[in-house]
Amino acid sequence: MRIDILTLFPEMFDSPLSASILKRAQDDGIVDIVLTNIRDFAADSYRKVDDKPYGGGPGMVMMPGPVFDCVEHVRELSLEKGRVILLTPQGRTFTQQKAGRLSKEKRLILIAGRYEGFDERIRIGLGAEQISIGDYVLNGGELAAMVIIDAVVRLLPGALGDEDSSKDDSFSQGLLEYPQYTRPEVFRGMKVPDILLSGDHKKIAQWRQQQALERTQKIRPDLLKDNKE
Ligand code: 9D3
Repeated sequence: MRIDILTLFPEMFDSPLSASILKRAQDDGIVDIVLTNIRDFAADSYRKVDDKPYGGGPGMVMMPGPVFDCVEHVRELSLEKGRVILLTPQGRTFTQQKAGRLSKEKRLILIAGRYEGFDERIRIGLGAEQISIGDYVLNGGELAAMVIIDAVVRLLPGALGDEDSSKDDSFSQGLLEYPQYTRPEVFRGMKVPDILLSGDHKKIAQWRQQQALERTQKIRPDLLKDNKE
């Protein structure tokens, strides 16, 4: 997969892309992640990419010209057309199901905005889909883009080591995970449940299933309802 990130702050992506699974996936050729600075496509010598909203109102809006020119530039870097995604608070909320669908694409073009939003003609003219990562206010789309990349890349074949599998992730099966314990057997007076030390694998599996269900009921009852889109 190729992922293009169009942003005014490419440096925000440097450390998350340089560590752990995302680094290894890039080193192993599983994903090619390319950063492009939208400001490099500004038309004037002040490198202006935002302007006041027509009709008045607070803040500034991302101008269509630099974003369009930037997309047209990256499109020429690869033959794959790619799906254009705008990170905006107005988008549909990102889910594990969405991550699964995006992981099947050959190319994603993610556009992270700043200011109050994008000129509407960017979304229309590029045929872009909008995605939000949840109902809270961020300072821009960069961290949202990073979240999507993290969730999508770990689903690409070979991105995780063999010991770890994305198949049994929480949410993929619709329940929260059961409680986990490792050594020592007693930590600050708190003991590992006896059942986990019993060696009875059938009983352990039952206990885990029961714990997962109880936990989900208590903390995320919404996951147990069948009215989830
Ligand atoms: C007063 C209207 N605000 C909308 C809620 C303005 C506004 C605030 C913050 C417009 C853009 C932003 C920056 N946020 C994003 O670019 C963003 C975002 C988010 O804030 N929350 C969840 N997902 C996303 S994806 C992009």
